[in-house]
Amino acid sequence: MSASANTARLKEQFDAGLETRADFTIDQPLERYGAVDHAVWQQLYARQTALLEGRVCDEFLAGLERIGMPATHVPSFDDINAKLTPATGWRIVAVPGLVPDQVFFEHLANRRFPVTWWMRRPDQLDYLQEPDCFHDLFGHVPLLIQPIFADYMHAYGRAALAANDAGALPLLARLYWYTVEFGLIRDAASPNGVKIYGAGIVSSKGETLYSQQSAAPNRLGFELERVMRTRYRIDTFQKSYFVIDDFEQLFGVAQTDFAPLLTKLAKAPAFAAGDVLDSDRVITRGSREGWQDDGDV
Ligand code: HBI
Ligand code: FE
Repeated sequence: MSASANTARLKEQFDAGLETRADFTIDQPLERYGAVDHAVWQQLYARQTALLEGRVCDEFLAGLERIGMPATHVPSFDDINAKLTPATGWRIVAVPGLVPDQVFFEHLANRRFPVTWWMRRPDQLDYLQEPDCFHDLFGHVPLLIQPIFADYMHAYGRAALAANDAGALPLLARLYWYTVEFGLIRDAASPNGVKIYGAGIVSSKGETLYSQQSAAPNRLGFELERVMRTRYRIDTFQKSYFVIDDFEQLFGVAQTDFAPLLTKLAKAPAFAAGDVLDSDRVITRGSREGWQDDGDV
């Protein structure tokens, strides 16, 4: 979201009388959800749970089940925390929307996941650029009840805080993007040898189908330095997805001493989102159909 749109959103929250604390958290304003919000949740929840069957990794479905998210209405964050916190020590906190990087990482480093309180409108079921409550809750929270992923996110938050201080944020932002948001995981029995786990995919009908089944994108074996050097797309489906073998691989990433790596990569040129390198472990090479030439972030 642009700075001005963010400012407009914050002003809207202010005018709505929601008091935002210094860490950008608010109390979830349950009384502000209307019938339309609950209907949008219900529709998205039904659509995605049906679509994810056989496409999403088992750990996600097991997490969704354990948390017991309601199908018919926007969940109470307190109810989610009653399941989540005893399991992994994570808790969700309500926020007005995108929060500054430093604030976001401080939350992660303390096992708090910021969740946007408001729901998208009915005309935004298929796409909206900024995270809403459905993306943040349905997309991110099921894996936070899985200990290995929970530890990865915590380690990520600490590493990103340090990287932000060192002016190396883009390297860590790419890691978040290609794992937490758009990660795929190996599964030999599935189309193109992959299932999905990233929150940006599991909360999107279009990208659920595209990331696993389309011939257009590259699917490349996950390699930490490769990922940290790769630009990405924020306004189209990804040109490349990186595929982890299993969640233990992310746990290994979480053990990395990032400081020397950031120094080493500081002067390394970045790769375009669609590049395929000789050194890549190629699972599928994309047909590049429908790709836009410019616009990598
Ligand atoms: N704020 N609420 C919220 N959610 C995010 O995913 C988020 C954010 N602020 C910053 C941020 N993400 C990025 O810096 C990371 O994606 C790297
Ligand atoms: Fe997200």
